[in-house]
Amino acid sequence: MIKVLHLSDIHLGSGFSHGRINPETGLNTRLEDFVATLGRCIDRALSEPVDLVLFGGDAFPDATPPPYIQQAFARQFQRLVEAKIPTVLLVGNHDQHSQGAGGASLCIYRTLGVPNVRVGDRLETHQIQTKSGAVQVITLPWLNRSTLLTRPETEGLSMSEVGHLLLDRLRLALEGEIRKLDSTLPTILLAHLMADAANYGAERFLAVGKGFTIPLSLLTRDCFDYVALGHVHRHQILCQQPPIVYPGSIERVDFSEEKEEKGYVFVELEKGRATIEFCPLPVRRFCTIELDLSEEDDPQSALLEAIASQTVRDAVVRVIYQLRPEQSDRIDDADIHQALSVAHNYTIQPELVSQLSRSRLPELGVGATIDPLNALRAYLENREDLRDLQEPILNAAQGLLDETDWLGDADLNLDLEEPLPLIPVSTQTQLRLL
Ligand SMILES: [Mn+2]
Repeated sequence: MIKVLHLSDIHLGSGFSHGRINPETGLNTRLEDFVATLGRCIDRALSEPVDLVLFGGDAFPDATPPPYIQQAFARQFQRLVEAKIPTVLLVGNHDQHSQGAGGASLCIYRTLGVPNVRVGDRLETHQIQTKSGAVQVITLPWLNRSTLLTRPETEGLSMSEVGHLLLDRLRLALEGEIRKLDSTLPTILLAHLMADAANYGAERFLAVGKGFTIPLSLLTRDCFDYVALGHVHRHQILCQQPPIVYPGSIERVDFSEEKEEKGYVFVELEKGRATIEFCPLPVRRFCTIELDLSEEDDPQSALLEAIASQTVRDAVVRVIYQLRPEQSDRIDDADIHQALSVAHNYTIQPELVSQLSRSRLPELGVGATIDPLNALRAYLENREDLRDLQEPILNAAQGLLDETDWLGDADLNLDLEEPLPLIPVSTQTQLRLL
């Protein structure tokens, strides 16, 4: 029985906008969160202890992280080196420099010859001796067009044609690796890819280049006892036999992961059998408070109540509310900031809904015909703040309209010494534009 810890998508150094500077360390608190969570994964690997750690790719947000972030990553994995636990670091799309042409951030570990650390930056099979026996791991890093194809082969082809060609090559190359396998040893495929059955999350927006989707049928092979995936941030099990698993990201990278449980996968493996267990990690909560205040008589209280109904303490909070422009002086920012001050970090996004009045009044829409007085009435009914003035305004408008009629019937040879009644013609125009 070989014990494996499979984690993925660390993205160390991302999400800084959700944190703040820790005055004691000078570091962004989200970096500290990510490092602490990574530390918990390594803690488990050491306390078990596991026979093998698999990292499914995307160590950092990009291939050139600042040195202090690289060091934070290295410091955690060094603990595995110290404990002599074999580790495979797979290269994800975020780890590749210039679509792979510039190497990968993780390759430095191979160059340095760090004992027991292998870097999966190409399709190949690693035979690894663990304290519980040998295991073979096929590494399949993030594919891009330069991985398996040469430039002349792809010249003039569309993206989808390149995709098909790449899949054909991959099928062949993977078959080549499979034929070389030792059929007596437990076998793992460790791959950073978008499987066509996966539910997408933030990785769709984080990806630098457009990637390729790999059909699940390519992965559901009898020769694999476990398929360890990386790339998709939402934990999911795509297949039970063999288990094909995305552990997901270890921390919430952005708000799209607010509702997702974060964790890693613990695997017990032998030839022909693998049992898997998803192990949740206690990561910082994200909390969206979204509400429409445009119909509220007391928007301030409604907003404070909504905040009070959520556990915002220590969470990354975003408050989004809709408000009519004339209500804006009924929101006291200081009170809202006070209510959110226990949050780890928060943003407030007020959205003004002046446009909303128009859509709520289809009778005032383009192409609709309505007489000016009814248009004015519809407008006034939508303006709470003008409620007291509704009657006087309507009466005044009626007066103006009566004068229009009078003007229309009047002799045009007016005595221009007399001031004209207040631009009655444009009254109509203006009302139509409301
Ligand atoms: Mn990825």
